[in-house]
Amino acid sequence: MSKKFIVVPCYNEADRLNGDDFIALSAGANATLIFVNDGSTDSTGAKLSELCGQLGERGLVIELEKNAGKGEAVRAGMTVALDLGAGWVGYIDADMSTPVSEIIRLLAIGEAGNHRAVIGARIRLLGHSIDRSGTRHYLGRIFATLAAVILRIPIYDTQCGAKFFRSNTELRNALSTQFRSRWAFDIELIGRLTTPPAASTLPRWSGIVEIPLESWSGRTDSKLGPFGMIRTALDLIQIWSNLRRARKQERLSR
Ligand SMILES: Nc1nc2c(ncn2[C@@H]2O[C@H](COP(=O)(O)OP(=O)(O)O)[C@@H](O)[C@H]2O)c(=O)[nH]1
Ligand SMILES: [Mg+2]
Repeated sequence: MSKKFIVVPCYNEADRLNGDDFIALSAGANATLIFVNDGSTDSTGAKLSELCGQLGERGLVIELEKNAGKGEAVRAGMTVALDLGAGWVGYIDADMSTPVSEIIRLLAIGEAGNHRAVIGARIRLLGHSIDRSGTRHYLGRIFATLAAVILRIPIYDTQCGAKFFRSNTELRNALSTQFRSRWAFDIELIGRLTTPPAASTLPRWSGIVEIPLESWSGRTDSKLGPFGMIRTALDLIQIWSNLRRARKQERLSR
């Protein structure tokens, strides 16, 4: 079985971190948790040290001195996982909006299939429990739809915080340079993974699957305020322009 790593970006999460959930996750998914403490100014660091004491070999903390944003924290954690020989690596939110059982299910789907990435999708369906405020849902839908247009792939939910990737050279390359956006980095990462080398004949998104989550809850406080939302929307324009440039270069190399 391949080694699995789950990265948890943490910025001032002392009040939201639930140690029992992470212990259950590590055991249930048979995975090592990499917490990235992103320059927190509360007692997140102490809480993470205590939690990693309980997790033993299954928990480690990366301390970033200065707050770098979720994207860079995730990139730092995933890079360490690849260096440690990950077979699968992904990330989740510290507030466990995606519940433990669903994270375990996503990883199991990844391992069992021939996929290169497994992404959680928050789709409101009867019988599923996707608990998000109306405003966040509709703003999120506009954003995710624009993201799909920019990426030119039929993806439904670019912004769900639970994503897992098979480790390979392509993933390492995709993580080798900084993300531009603190919050829309998921789009940058998917963009990098779906801009294929000139020789590829497969659809750009082949091997990347979205799995509708049966339950998800985003009712706890969010660190993304109105200012962050505007900034993230502006990031989208920059990401679009970068992607167009990358695709043009790719076409020229054919
Ligand atoms: N590393 C890092 N993580 C952050 C930062 N801001 C938020 N996060 C993390 O991103 C995840 C989602 O944050 P949250 O506030 O729940 O935003 P949501 O996307 O609205 O649910 C959590 O794990 C946060 O700790 C940041 O500045 N740096
Ligand atoms: Mg949240």
